[in-house]
Amino acid sequence: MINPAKDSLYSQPLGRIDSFIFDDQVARVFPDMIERSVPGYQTIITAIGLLAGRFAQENSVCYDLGCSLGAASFAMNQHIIAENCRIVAVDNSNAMLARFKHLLELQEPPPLSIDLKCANIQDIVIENASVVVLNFTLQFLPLADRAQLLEKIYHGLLPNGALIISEKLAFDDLRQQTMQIDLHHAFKKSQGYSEMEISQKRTALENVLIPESFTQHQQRLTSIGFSSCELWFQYFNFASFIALK
Ligand code: GEK
Repeated sequence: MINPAKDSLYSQPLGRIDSFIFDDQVARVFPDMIERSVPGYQTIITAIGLLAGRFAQENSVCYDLGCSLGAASFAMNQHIIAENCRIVAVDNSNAMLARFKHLLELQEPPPLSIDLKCANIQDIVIENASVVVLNFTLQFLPLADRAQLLEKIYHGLLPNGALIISEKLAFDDLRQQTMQIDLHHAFKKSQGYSEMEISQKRTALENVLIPESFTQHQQRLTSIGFSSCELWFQYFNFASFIALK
C-alpha cells in the first residue's frame, strides 16, 4: 500500500478524458505524480517544515489544508519545537486520508500530534492557529469561494500567525503565460512524461485547477487584512508565498 507507484494514469490514449479527481488511483501514485509534475515540490515541503518551526506558537494549532498523504504535516512535525502544538490535517478525499493514516501508523517515533479530518476545508472551524498551510489546494476551489475561505483562515489565525500558500500561477502578460506553460511542459518531459500524458492530464485538469496571478493572490490577502504577502519561492509557474497576520 505504501510503495510509491509510478504515475502512468494518462500514459495510454483515453477515448474520453474525465475531469481529474483525487480517487484511489490518484492516491496510489500521488508521491510520484506530484514530484514529477510540480517543479520544486520537495524544496517547498522542506521549507514548510522550516517555516512551521519558526511560526508555530505554544498551545496552538497548525493546519494542513488539503493534506493529501501528509507530506507538509510530516515536515511540520519534524521542525515544530513549540510546546503543546498540534497539527490538524484535512482533506476531503477518503482515498488520500486512508493512505496518510497508514503512513502515520508506520512513523517511528510516533509524531507528536497529527489529527486527520475528512472534510471539505470550506466547512471546518479554524481557530487558535499559528500556521495554516494551503500547499497546492486553493487552486482546486471554485474562484468565487476562495475569499471566504481565506477570511475564515485570517480570523482563525493568532496575531503573528502565518499562512503559507503554494499555487500554480497564471500570468497577465501573454508571452510570459505561454513561456511559463511551455517551460512547465519541458519540466514534465524531463521527468519522463510523454507529450500524450502531458496533454491528457492538462485536459483532465481544465476547469478543475484554476490558477490566478500572484498579484490577484496578494491583493486578495491584503484586502482581507493580512499585513503582508510575499513570494518566497518560484520555479516557472509554480510558486509559494507567505502571508503574515
Ligand atoms: C501536499 N498539500 O502534498 N476540501 C478538502 N480537501 C480538498 C478540497 C476541499 N475543498 N479540494 C481539494 N482538496 C498536498 C498536496 S493536492 C495538490 C495537495 C495537487 C484536496 C484534494 O483531495 C487533494 O488531496 C489536495 O487537496 C490537493 O503537500 O494534487 O496538485
